[in-house]
Amino acid sequence: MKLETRALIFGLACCACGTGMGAERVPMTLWYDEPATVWMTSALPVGNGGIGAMFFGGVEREQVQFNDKTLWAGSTTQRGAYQNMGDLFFDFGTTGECTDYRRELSLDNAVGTVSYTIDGVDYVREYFASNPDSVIVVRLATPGNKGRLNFSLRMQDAHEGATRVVGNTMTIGGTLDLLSYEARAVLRAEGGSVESFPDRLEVRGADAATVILTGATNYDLTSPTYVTGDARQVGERVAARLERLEKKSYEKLKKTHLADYCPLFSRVEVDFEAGQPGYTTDVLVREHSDNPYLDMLYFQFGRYLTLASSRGGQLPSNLQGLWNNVNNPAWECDYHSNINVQMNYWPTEVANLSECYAPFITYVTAEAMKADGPWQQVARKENCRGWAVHTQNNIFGYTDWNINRPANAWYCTHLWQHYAYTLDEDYLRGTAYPVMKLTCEYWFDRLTENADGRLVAPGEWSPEHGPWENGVAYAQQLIYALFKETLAAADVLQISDSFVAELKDKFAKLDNGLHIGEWGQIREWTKEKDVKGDNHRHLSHLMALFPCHEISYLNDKRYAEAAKVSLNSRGDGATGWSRAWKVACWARLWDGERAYRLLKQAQHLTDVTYISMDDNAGGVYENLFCAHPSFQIDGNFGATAGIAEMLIQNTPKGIYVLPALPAAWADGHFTGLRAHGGFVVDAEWADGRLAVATVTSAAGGECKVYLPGRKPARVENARGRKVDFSQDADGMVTFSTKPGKRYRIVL
Ligand code: FUC
Repeated sequence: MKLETRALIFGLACCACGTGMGAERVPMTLWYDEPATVWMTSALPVGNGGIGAMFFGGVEREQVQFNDKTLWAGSTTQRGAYQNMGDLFFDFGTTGECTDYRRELSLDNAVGTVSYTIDGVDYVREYFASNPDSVIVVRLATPGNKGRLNFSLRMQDAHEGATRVVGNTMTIGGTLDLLSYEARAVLRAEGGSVESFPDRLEVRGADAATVILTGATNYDLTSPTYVTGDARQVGERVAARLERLEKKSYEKLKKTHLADYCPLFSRVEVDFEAGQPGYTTDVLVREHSDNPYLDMLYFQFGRYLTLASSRGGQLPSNLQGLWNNVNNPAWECDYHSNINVQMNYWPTEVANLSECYAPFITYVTAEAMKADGPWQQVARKENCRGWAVHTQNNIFGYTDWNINRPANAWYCTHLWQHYAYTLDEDYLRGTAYPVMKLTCEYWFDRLTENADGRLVAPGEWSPEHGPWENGVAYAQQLIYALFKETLAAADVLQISDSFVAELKDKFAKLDNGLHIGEWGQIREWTKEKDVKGDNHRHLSHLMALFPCHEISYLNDKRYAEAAKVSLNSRGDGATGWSRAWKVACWARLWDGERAYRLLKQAQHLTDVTYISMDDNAGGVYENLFCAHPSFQIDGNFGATAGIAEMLIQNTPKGIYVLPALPAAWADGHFTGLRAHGGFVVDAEWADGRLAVATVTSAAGGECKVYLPGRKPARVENARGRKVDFSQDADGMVTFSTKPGKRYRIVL
């Protein structure tokens, strides 16, 4: 079947989004010429931020495995694990030769498509997850061949519960340790007949069919028991969702989905002057990984996954976003507090998906502020105010494995980042500041003075590495960021009470965790010797380089040089998230070639699905999920953040556009990346040199853009009028902006 025919039938062309994309934008599509065989490595994900599915695109049999991000086994006293919810199986009974097979996932419109031809009949399916309608939709059709669609549909509970079939609706449901869940699928056929059997629905001679699937649990983060309502109420909620959509046609469901998704996704374009290749995505990764299209696609895949796994609701994306097909996933598919959940949110703001930060913020603030809640009890055990967490966390406040006290400061840096990008003062006052303040109080109670009179955190470690000591770099750098950002927040909010006075005092005495060791490295511990060539995957002593902001060539250069020594000592080997972190670190050190080299290594094609720390086992699967291995989504988000960091940076002094551009991306442009201060930035470059940067100011105020060694020809407003600017000796260009206005810096 021709591509154009498919596009016509399903309105799949980019213009369906109504964004004007297509003409000028390179389509962002993952595509394959075979069905998926392995869930982890080749099935493709759709998600609406809370529920999601993986489709295989099978010809004789299709499997659509689905999840709800809140479906967990475990409780407030038991770790448990994130659970699979169930599967839909479509059996087509087709036996003829299959030709023209294509399976794809469009990131531009978040629609999956499978198409092929058997015995002259074209089969086309579509898959999407709608955020506004809270459903997953599968559409099946035989365009141009009326009455040729035949299949049977089964629904399978991942916990071996029975499936109920009533009319054209199938339901699964049950109760785990704490939670009740239910999922329902409604089948609508156009033409032909639908017959119900106790275990399946049979469609015969239809023109087309739509399956609408949804699921829910009675999880409630804000309830002291973590549950609101019983199994019956969950069922009622699920049923009500589907009843509301009873009269909504497939076309309308899709239109609602596109109208919601496309404006969010199309906010950012990154173009390294590479067109869509004519080969499949697995071939792209395996044989052409130097094609910059892969970098464009991988960048946008992280944005796609953010929208698909982190919109609305009360829970952040987990170790696999929200996709999981087993009940005993690696590391419980949980919330790890020592890099993983944080990395999931590294790209969110810069990649212009600020709304998607909400679930993480909701989760952290709700748990941290629960009076005598489980996180506060961790602090009480240590005679501290505030709250703290261990490394592993389920969704019921249960927290175990090694304590990770500085994670509270790390989470707070995220709360601050959301403000730094949005300048939303109501959010800062009402949501972020109270948690930041409480977290500072935890450290007021915990910090002790060392022999030099500096304040240090006693008994800390570098996550999963080395001894427990006083004043390790990881803890100090994070507490330093917490104190500094809380003081900045107090300043914005014009708070000057006794707490702020104490904070100022303690901040002045706090060890900042930056100490240069005997071989020129950033010291990881205070007593323990740093071993040259220690290649541990965590870069915990480099928090101040990335994601924090203290180490920069625009601050004291000695620490930037020392960070370089430390990074070189750690080496380039790593898997999954660790390589992505290194991409971002080298970008912060303005070394685009090194960052690029690491990115290429991070995109190494693998099919290893078991847990391994072997450098050669990690990389990406052919579906572009990041392989720790096993699949861990943090590496996807980390790579998107790393690529963004190569294109734009918040330096301590201003915005740096193209700070780490590799030769491989010598020509290109981006639009819609965000920077601190409410600025949205577009840039065009050629031969590796910035040509034009456009800044849109959301909140007004002074804009500072770092242009070392370059003198702008002019700065102009949207009407082409000259705007006054100054440039200092370092190259920092400063001009004032008005809210909502655009400014072009022409070089
Ligand atoms: C951290 C890492 C592991 C793994 C786990 C989920 O503890 O050290 O490598 O990513 O999280």
